Amino acid sequence: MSTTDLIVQYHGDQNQVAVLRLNRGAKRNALNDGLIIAIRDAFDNLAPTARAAVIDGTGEHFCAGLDLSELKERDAGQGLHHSRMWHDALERVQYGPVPVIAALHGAVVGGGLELASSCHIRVADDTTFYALPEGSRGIFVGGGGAVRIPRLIGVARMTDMMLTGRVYNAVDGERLGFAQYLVPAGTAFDKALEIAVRVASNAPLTNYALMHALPRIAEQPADQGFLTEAMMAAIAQSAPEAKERVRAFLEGRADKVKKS
Ligand code: 1HE
Repeated sequence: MSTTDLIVQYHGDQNQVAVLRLNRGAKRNALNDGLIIAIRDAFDNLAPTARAAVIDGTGEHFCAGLDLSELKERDAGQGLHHSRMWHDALERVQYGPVPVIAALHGAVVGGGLELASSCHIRVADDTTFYALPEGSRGIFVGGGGAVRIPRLIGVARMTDMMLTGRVYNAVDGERLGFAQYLVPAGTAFDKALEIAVRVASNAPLTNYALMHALPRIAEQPADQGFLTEAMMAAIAQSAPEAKERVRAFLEGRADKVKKS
């Protein structure tokens, strides 16, 4: 499906970073069905050169969540399938081909927070704020938020946000775990792009392990997790690229870890 509401461009050497920009600024990048389907399709059709992606939003706000004008008169069955459509699309973000970095600013609310939560790294600027207004609108999260958001901030904080309409600012948001990076106003995209370029330079199997194995290992009982980890480690280290990277370090050709 093609829509001007989602712009996809490529950056970096050999187009290694895909940039997806929500482009409904007049509606605060509210996510209508077309935009959700466009996100799904974009991850299904990334150029083979892409090794990382950035999601950004046009205008002062990252995303105002579900487009409420589409809520109208859905019955229970339609609501179920609508939510499953969001799950399907955001699964492509979380378990798609490349790590995804969200560049957050302004409102990151409702379904916008669900979208951000499906990304692997979140960079927030000083203007960012987080809320789950579903509670006030008489609805519930439906885009995977009940699964992903507690893993970032815990069940108790999410419950409080939805029961009371509590809004977290950018500083508290980073402290609590919504975002891993906090940067000055207007610089989230540049920082996200810089991180994406760095991520794109990793061995693809390491990035695959971090996206697809780590979150599953973290959900497994320890006994199974240790075994899955050992198998993933064996696969990653057997790749020719891993051998070359280790050799480069041992021969003094690779960067050392530097104190930050
Ligand atoms: C929208 C939406 C939207 C803005 N659906 N149209 N999300 C919410 O409940 C958030 C609702 N939005 C807001 O609280 C505010 O719009 C913002 C804090 C994000 C931004 O405020 P502001 O003053 O910059 O903009 P505005 O004047 O409120 O909005 C500009 C336009 O965008 C206006 O339309 P206009 O035709 O009058 O110009 C708004 O109606 C429109 N707009 N947000 C539709 N969300 C899978 S389940 C997920 C569940 C949810 O996400 S529930 C939604 C939660």
